[in-house]
Amino acid sequence: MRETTIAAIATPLGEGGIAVIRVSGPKAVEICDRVFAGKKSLSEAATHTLSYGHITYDGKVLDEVLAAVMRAPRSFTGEDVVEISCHGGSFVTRSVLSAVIASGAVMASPGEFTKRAFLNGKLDLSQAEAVIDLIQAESDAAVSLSVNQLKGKLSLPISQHREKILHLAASLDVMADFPDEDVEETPDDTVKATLTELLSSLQAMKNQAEQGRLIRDGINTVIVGKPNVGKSSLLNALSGTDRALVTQQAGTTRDVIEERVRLGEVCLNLFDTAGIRNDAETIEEMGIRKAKEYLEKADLVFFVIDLSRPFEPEDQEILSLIQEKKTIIVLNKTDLKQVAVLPEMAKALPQVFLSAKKNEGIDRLAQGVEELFSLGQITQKQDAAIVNLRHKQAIAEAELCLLHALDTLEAGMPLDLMSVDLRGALEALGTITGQTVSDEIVDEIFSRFCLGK
Ligand SMILES: Nc1nc2c(ncn2[C@@H]2O[C@H](COP(=O)(O)OP(=O)(O)OP(=O)(O)O)[C@@H](O)[C@H]2O)c(=O)[nH]1
Ligand SMILES: [Mg+2]
Repeated sequence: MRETTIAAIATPLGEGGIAVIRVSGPKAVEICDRVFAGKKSLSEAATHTLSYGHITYDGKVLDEVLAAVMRAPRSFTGEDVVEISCHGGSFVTRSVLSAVIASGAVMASPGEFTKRAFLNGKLDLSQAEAVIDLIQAESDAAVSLSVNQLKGKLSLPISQHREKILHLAASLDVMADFPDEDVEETPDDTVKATLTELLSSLQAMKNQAEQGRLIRDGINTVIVGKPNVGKSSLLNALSGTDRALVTQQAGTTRDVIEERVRLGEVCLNLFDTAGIRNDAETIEEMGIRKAKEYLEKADLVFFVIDLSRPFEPEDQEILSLIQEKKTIIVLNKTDLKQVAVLPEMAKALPQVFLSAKKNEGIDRLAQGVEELFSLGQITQKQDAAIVNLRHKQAIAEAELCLLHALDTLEAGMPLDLMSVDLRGALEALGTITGQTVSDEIVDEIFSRFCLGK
């Protein structure tokens, strides 16, 4: 149990219906009682009840409030918690907080409530990270994955894996400790099967990490095409703004323009680029070079083709640039007479017909993106959780250790040599849930939280 009692405003500052001041720690109830005046004192209130009263300080009534008392260990932090709901003006809220601080609480640092919850065993590290993801989620898909993670959908398979490894390590240790005794040996085949099974399920979790990243951070989407095909018009149509300059002149966009938009269930980080052509002047050429650089980092490419113009060698060249990329061919300007004829190679890619200028067919693009990334499948999967980069690295580390163990086995070396590798894998997986993680990493994770969380 931590010694100090911390307090912070848990709701966003500004005007609102109500604001909540959260107080947590061994003296939460006692401190709040110093400023709370109601029919009964808060220390007399039963746990998980609301008490009506006033906050008074220095002989003045500051606000009319409801105070919720939640006693340890049945609270978010696992400590005694009082949540004071007051009127939502920022002046009132601050004065109530000041009164609580003046009565003995200390200001909480960002994420300190959740950190206490972690340290008191109320949630593991991956669940605490889910709390941040949930707060920052910008799409339905991101919300449902964070909620899954908060419910322990990542912690569970990780601890199951750790148990299996622990079991294996224990049986190998027994053999090493009592080489001459008549201990039943774990046969090579069983060890090998266990290792292989563990490896393939870690691989599956790593794949999930990639989709988790796309859902949480957004899909980096680069819009490319010849000049004047309507790339900037598409960015504007998708974002509902006039962010990018649109003119009849070819070569309008010279630098990369970025805009984050929500499309269906996901967010796209859209990059509008300079039209790619061969006879460009110097400045434009720099833009084209940039467009190519962005292409390399893209998760998704919208290759825009102007239906009212023929498919040209430049289109062909762009097509060859994006061969390795997930691509949707955007056939723009459906409102004009259709001239372009796509080569077979382009026909194999998903296509969406639309008019950026008339804002027609944009929803079909959303559908195309969801299909291309099988996003429907992950969000519908009840047990999927967001695997973040930190988790992914830990999984990769564990994988490496297990692969090494498998090598040892296959080389016919003594089984107990694998112990070191198994311990390494255990350690790596433990960092995900927080069992074996260093204080620095814990501090770094919680520092990303907002105040009052
Ligand atoms: N008729 C019609 N015109 C369109 C459509 N989309 C874009 N345009 C027009 O095509 C011209 C070029 O549009 P932009 O969006 O600037 O094209 P761009 O690909 O960004 O061009 P650069 O930046 O020069 O490479 C403008 O005159 C637009 O109004 C469409 O769907 N239908
Ligand atoms: Mg443009």
